[in-house]
Amino acid sequence: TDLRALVAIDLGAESCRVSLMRWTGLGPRIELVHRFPNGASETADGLHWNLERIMVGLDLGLRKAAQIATEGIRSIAIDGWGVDYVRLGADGKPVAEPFCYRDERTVVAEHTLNARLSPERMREITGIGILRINTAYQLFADSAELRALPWLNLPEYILYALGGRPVSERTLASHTQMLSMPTPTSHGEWSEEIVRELDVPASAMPELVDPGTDVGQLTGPLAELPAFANTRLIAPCTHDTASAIAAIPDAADDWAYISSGTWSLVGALLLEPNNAARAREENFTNLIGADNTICFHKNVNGMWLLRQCMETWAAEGATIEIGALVEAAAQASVPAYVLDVDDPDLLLSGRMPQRINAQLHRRNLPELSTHPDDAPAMAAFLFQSLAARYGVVLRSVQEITGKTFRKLYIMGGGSQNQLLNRLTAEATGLEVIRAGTECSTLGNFAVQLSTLEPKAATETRPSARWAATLRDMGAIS
Ligand code: LFR
Repeated sequence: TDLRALVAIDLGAESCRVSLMRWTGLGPRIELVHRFPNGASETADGLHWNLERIMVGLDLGLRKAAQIATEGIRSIAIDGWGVDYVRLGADGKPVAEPFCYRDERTVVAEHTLNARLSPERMREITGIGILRINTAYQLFADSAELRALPWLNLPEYILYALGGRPVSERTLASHTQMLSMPTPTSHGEWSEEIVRELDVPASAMPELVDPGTDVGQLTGPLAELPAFANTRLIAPCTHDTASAIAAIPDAADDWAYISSGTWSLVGALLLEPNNAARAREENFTNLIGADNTICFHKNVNGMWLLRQCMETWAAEGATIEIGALVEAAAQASVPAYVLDVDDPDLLLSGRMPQRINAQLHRRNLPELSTHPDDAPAMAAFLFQSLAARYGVVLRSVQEITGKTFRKLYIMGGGSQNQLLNRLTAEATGLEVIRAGTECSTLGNFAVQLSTLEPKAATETRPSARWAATLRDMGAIS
C-alpha cells in the first residue's frame, strides 16, 4: 500500500484552502496547511479574479504541504466555485485575468444568446438551471477573437498549469450550460447545437472527463521538491458543490442538503435528472455529481448578502466580527415580512444595505436602518429571509421529486451560523444536521481515494463511503 499523503485544494470566492491528508499511526488525518483570502475586484474593464495572487497562494500552500509530508505526496486534486474560466493563448498561458461571474457584461450576452437559441431549448438539452452566470453566457460575451481560443474552468486550469492535460471534468462542465443531460447510456457530451450557436469552434472545447480522472504528473519547479516526486494530478469533482455533496455519508433517501457559503445550494441528490415541467418552470438545476448522481438544486442567495453588507459597513469605518454579529442578531427583533433574497439586483456587488432597502421600497414595505449600529437587526432580517426561502425551495423539491425529507444536511462555512440553522429548522420542519465546514475538501479527498483505492464495485456511492470512512476514523478534528 501507498502511504504517501494526499493534497486537496478548494478554491472559494472568499478564501482558498490547501489541505493535507496523511496516514498516521492513529489513522488518516486531515489538516489545513494554508488558507488565503480571495475576492473579485473591479477594474477598468470589469470585475475580475486575481489569478496571479491565487497561483502564488497555492504555490505557498503546496510548499508548506511538501515540508510537512516528508513521506511524500501521492496526488493533488483541485475543486472550486463554478462557471469561471480562463482563455489560453498559443503559449498555453492565460490571455487575460478571468472575469468573475458577477460581472455585468453577461446582461447583454444573455439577451443575444437567448434570442439565437431559446432558454427552453438550452434547458431541454442540458437539464440545468438557466442562469446568467453560466459559462456559456460568459464565453459568448467574449470578443470573436477570444472565442476562438481554448478555455478551461479555473480548477482545471490550475491542474493544467501544474502539469496536467487540459480537460473539463463533468461536474463543472455540467454548470457551463453546454453539456447534454446525462442519460442511462451517456455521461453527457458537449452539445454541438449550443457550441455552434455560441460561435465557439469545436477545437476550443476541452476534452471531457469523469470525476476522479488522473490527468497527469506534477511538473515544473514544485516537482523538484522531494515530496513531489511522482505526484499525480487528479480531477476530483472539480465543482466545489458536487465535492461537498459527495462528502455526505448517508445511504438513505430521506435527506436534503444546503451547501451554505457565498451561495446557498438547496436541494437533494438524485440518481437521474429530473427535467419535468415544474423543474423547468422553477429553474431547478440537474448538475452532475460524484458517482453518477445528480445534484438537483436551486441557487439561492447566501452569505453573500451579509458579507456585502459588512463590506459596506467596513467602508463606513465599522469593522464588525461575524460571530459577534450572529450572536447579537439572535436578540434583534425582525419585521413580519421577508426580503426576496433572489432579486437579481442582490446578486450584484456593492451598496448592499441600500440595495436591500431599494427592494423594500419598491414593494412598499418599511425600510431597515442601514447604519452599522443596527447591523444585528439587518443580519436577523437576512437570516430570516434566507431560512424562509430555503423552506419554500425544499417544499418544491419534495413535490417535484416525490421524495419525503426528514433530515437536512447543512455544509460549508454557513453551517456554523447557529441562528440561521435554528431558523432553517423552523422554516423547513426538518432535522438539521451540521455536516461540517470543510465538506468540499472532504469530498475532494474522498473522490481521490475512490480513484486511488477503489472499493467494491457494488457500492452505489463509493466516494460517500470513503467520506464516511474518513469521518469514522476521526480524520477531521
Ligand atoms: C458555490 C458555487 C455554486 C455555483 C456558484 C457560482 O461555490 O460553485 O455551485 O453555482 O458557486 O460559481
